[in-house]
Amino acid sequence: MSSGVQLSFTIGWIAMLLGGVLFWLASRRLPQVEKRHGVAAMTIVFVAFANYLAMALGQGDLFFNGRTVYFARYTDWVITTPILLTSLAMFAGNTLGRIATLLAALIAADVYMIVTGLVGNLSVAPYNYYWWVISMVAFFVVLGLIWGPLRRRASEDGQIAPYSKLAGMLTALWVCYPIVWLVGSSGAGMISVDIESWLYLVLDVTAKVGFGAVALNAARQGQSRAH
Ligand code: RET
Repeated sequence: MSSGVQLSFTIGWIAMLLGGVLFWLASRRLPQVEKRHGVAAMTIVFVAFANYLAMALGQGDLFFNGRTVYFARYTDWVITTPILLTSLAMFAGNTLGRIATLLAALIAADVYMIVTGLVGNLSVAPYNYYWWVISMVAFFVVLGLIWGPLRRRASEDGQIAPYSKLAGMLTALWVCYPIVWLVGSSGAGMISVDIESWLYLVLDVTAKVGFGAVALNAARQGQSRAH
């Protein structure tokens, strides 16, 4: 592992740990009915902390089909992205029960997206690109559900202002992942593994700590209600 990649992993686990402390402090100021937002945000960063630590210790990668695959990114994403979607969904319905079917579909498409992305990373060209396309289809299903039915529920039953803000932030960040994947070592290899690691780091910290901070702030302002 190059020293740049190593450093990005070290910064990764430290940033996630700091995010955890930040969310713990912020959660104490949340009204009881909104604590669920704090639980979600903390779970996300502690899962990421463990995966970044594993990568920093050299336990998060394997050598397969002639290249290094950082599988710990996927074990992170497959757990944290469903929780991120659940955080967003908590602004779409007064209770999660009312949007349970939608949320289940959303999480199913999301897990499918991450798992097929991993299969692609384990594949040699041109099969990696086939899996990228399959994963992208699932990604469009995720975006379609967020901006279609879930957004409608947010305007009928939930809190449309924080929902729209978080959905916009989520979309802007999430679309960068398949691009990095495509130009990085899992795809065309147009950027170095160092640059790839730094890009994923910036995305992961923003999509987890940044997103969580915005969500908790919205929850504190009582813009989301749980009954
Ligand atoms: C992959 C594989 C190629 C195609 C697509 C992908 C999408 C990944 C996404 C990841 C999001 C991760 C987040 C992590 C932490 O907070 C798997 C790269 C579509 C959207 C938000």
